[in-house]
Amino acid sequence: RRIEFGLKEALSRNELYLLYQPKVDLSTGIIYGTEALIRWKHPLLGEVSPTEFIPIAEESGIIHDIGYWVVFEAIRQNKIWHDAGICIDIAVNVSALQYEDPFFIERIKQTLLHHDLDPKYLIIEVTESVMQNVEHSNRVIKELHDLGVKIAIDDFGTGYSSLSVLNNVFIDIVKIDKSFIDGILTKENTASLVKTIIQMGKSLNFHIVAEGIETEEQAEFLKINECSFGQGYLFSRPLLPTDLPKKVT
Ligand code: G
Ligand code: G
Ligand code: MN
Ligand code: NA
Repeated sequence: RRIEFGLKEALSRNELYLLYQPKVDLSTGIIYGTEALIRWKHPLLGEVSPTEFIPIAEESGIIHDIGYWVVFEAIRQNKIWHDAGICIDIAVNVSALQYEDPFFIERIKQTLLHHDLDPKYLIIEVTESVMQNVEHSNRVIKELHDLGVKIAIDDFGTGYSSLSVLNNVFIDIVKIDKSFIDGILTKENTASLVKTIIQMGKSLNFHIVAEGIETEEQAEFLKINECSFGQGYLFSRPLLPTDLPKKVT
């Protein structure tokens, strides 16, 4: 599949769009936010997964344009919900390359101002790989924090530096990777590990979000073990923006 052909044009041809997956408070089931997830409907190939095209976008450098579009579109949509009385937060995935961009912070700031959205409603999700350049990443995280934006560590536990990543006072949220949630009911080790991450999060003042919850039993386990927030097909698949209000009310 030669998807590199067309990715450059995908933006201008409006082939990219965002779905929004709800995040819920596990104790009440209330939706308090969403995560924006990019989708590409290729005119000939149909839906192409971001796991396929994001790496290509990164190699070609087009990730910067795509990334700014995602930030703009997600903030725009979240503001529409706010204006409709749905005051939820919005999380955006950011790749390591965007993080290196010297204009990244300023563009986020300008986009928030443009749409008149309070920065506290925006969450930037970064993976542990972003944190490899410790000095740089700490500076960017501090600048995002000063702007009032929140920072989440995505796919927590799958990288090589999980613990040192948590040694940053400006990180607000830790998302436990789905691969761990998958094992909480079947693997004793995994269950202990997840419980420990939740307790560690509590003592370090992080919000912990469990990702990829698919069953009631998993949700129950997490609730009993004091995990506050969750996301997964059990609650909702990623939604078109028009479908979200029906879920919230
Ligand atoms: O939604 P889905 O499970 O198909 O996402 C697959 C992967 O693509 C996930 O790792 C997710 O973080 C990533 N992804 C989704 N949307 C974006 C985006 O806007 N930017 C970046 N960099 N990655 C994204
Ligand atoms: O890497 P990141 O965590 O940003 O990617 C989240 C991805 O996981 C999205 O592509 C989303 O579509 C997918 N996802 C979300 N919830 C579930 C779930 O319950 N089960 C499965 N299999 N995938 C999920
Ligand atoms: Mn994510
Ligand atoms: Na994740």
